[in-house]
Amino acid sequence: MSKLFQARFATTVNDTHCLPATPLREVAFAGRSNAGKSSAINVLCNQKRLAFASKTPGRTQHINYFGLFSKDDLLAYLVDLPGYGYAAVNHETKYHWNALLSDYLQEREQLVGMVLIVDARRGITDLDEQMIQWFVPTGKPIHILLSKCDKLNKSECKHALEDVRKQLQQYDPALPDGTGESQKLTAQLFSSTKRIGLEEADNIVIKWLFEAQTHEDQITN
Ligand SMILES: Nc1nc2c(ncn2[C@@H]2O[C@H](COP(=O)(O)OP(=O)(O)O)[C@@H](O)[C@H]2O)c(=O)[nH]1
Ligand SMILES: [Mg+2]
Repeated sequence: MSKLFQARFATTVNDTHCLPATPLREVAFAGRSNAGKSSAINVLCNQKRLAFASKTPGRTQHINYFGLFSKDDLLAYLVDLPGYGYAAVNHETKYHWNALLSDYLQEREQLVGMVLIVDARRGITDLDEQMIQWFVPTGKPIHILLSKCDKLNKSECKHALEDVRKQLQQYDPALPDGTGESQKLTAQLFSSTKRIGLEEADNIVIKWLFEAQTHEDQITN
């Protein structure tokens, strides 16, 4: 049974000053509104309505924390970030989300990695790139879930994944030309409805949250 299966809603915040004061690690899920973020969290946690999935875009406007438990012990958090790119919001709201996301991604120490949900049919958009650009300087890993891959055929899936991996290389100059994948910037195909790629995604999140700390962590802790 995955360590993600015992997840419970913990808290919701709308301001970086209100983020939970906790020593526990957290992994954040980011993505455009409607990319399939809440559905991915639900399926990875093996629950139907943990995160609020909706056909109406722009519904998740806050940062939602979900606690991961082992019996009654709280071990870590999954964090559902507000979806971006929803056109029908006013300028002020967009500005607020931008500040919230950039501050959170760049400054949250407990954050150990970002799962970026990207609709496989759309690929990485400008706003997704903005998230990547905010997060890369932290040195923490990014894993992209190319969501809704059930909507593409085999060859389209292959191309979508290749394109994204190529795009990611620009953020990792140390990467050898065209071969292999970066340690820190990875991507995979994913479908919540068809349950494709669950194990691979689960392994990454578990590794970030629960595996031995890096050398840098040991120094700062
Ligand atoms: N076909 C398909 N639809 C999906 C998948 N994941 C999410 N959806 C649908 O996409 C819409 C938005 O999903 P949601 O998880 O609420 O997106 P969020 O706004 O990023 O949290 C909903 O209608 C979901 O049912 C998937 O893997 N395949
Ligand atoms: Mg959502």
